[in-house]
Amino acid sequence: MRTQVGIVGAGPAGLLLSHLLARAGIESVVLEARSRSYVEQRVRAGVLEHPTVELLREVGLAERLDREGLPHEGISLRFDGGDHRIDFADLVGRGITVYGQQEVVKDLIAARLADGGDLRFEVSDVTLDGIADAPVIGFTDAEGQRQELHCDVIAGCDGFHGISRGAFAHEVIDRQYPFAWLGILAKAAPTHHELVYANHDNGFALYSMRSPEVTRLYLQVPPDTDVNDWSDARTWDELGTRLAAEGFTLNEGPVLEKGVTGMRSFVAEPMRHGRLFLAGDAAHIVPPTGAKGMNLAIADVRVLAEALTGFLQRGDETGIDAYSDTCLRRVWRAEHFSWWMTSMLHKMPDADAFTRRLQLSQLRYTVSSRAAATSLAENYTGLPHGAVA
Ligand code: RFL
Ligand code: PHB
Repeated sequence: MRTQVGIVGAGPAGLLLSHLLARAGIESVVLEARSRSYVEQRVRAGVLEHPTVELLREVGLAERLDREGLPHEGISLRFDGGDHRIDFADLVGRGITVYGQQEVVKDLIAARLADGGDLRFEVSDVTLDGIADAPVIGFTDAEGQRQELHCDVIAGCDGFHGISRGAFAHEVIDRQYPFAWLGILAKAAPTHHELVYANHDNGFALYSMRSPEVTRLYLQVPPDTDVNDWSDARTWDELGTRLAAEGFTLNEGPVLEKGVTGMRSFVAEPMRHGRLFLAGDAAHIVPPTGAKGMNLAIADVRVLAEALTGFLQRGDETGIDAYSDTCLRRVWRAEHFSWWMTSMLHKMPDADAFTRRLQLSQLRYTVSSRAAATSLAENYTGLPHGAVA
């Protein structure tokens, strides 16, 4: 088999890359380890930055997003018994949209298939060879047949636990956090129209949503937490305590899903070796506090699609040579923002009085200074694509 771009992974990065390339007249094949229904059901991110939404509109992927996505013009920071709104619309003139990652994935798969796109699910034993100049992807297809896919370039979009990153030597720059998030998805109507980030003496809590019927909630827990230790009753009780504020009530309802996610910052540099390009979680991850992971994956593949178009259609290597540096600028801005939000909002185990006072001072400054609030709003709603200093 032959194609121009062999894409490993059908998450937001791989699928959107395939879509953008097809619009430019470039062929690709997407190889995914899981089944279609698995990737369409996987509950993950929920916040789309303004530039992400604009891009999805520009490339014809926003019909359902514009109908079902929930536009938000701010968030609340809750601490020290008070609730403080950061008004994005007023501060930076744009907002975010709440729309589940799995909905983005469903829309992308439908668009690729309607367009005759080649997506192979349930492949296994993927190998990458010839990445210096003549790439070949080996894989076993869903029927158990061993296959070889020859391509001009490979896009490693296989997420944090994929195999692409391991195909070349790179530097890893990372940080582990001494806590995790317990997340639940509940069939309960949201009682508040925006996200709430709470810094409480018991630990961080986040109030989010997916639709007018479904609430998404998170609690800071120790990293080794067993999800079975958190009954629904205990989870609701703790959420009620940490999110409490005057006039705020939490609607409870059946818990549809519950899971524990570790927190880590991680960057692999560079993001390219020869004809292999990493994009999205395959190259970098952020703690979820800044809601940046999926947005970064999307920003990467926008740069990559343009660079590959120049290379494959005109033999112009400028874009592919700049790819890693261009992406890493935005990646490091998002790494900093996510680390900053994480440090400001979580209870640091073993924090001394000095650390705690600094945290409270940072929170008070962020909600009372227009300059500080604007910085949060600018980063949260997303810096324009391609313009990160
Ligand atoms: P993905 O989505 O992990 O997709 C990679 C795909 O590659 C497949 N794969 C392989 N396929 C073939 N062969 C192999 N050897 C393979 N190995 C892996 C996998 O099955 C998978 O389908 O990476 P991608 O496309 O880079 O997208 C990244 C995002 O998924 C991720 O950054 C976000 O989910 C992070 N994230 C959030 N991001 C946001 O922008 N906003 C949020 O509000 C947000 N909240 C979150 C999050 C992630 C969370 N978890 C569970 C990690 C909240 C949570 C709880
Ligand atoms: C979510 O709705 O899943 C979500 C929202 C904001 C975050 C992280 C996750 O910072």
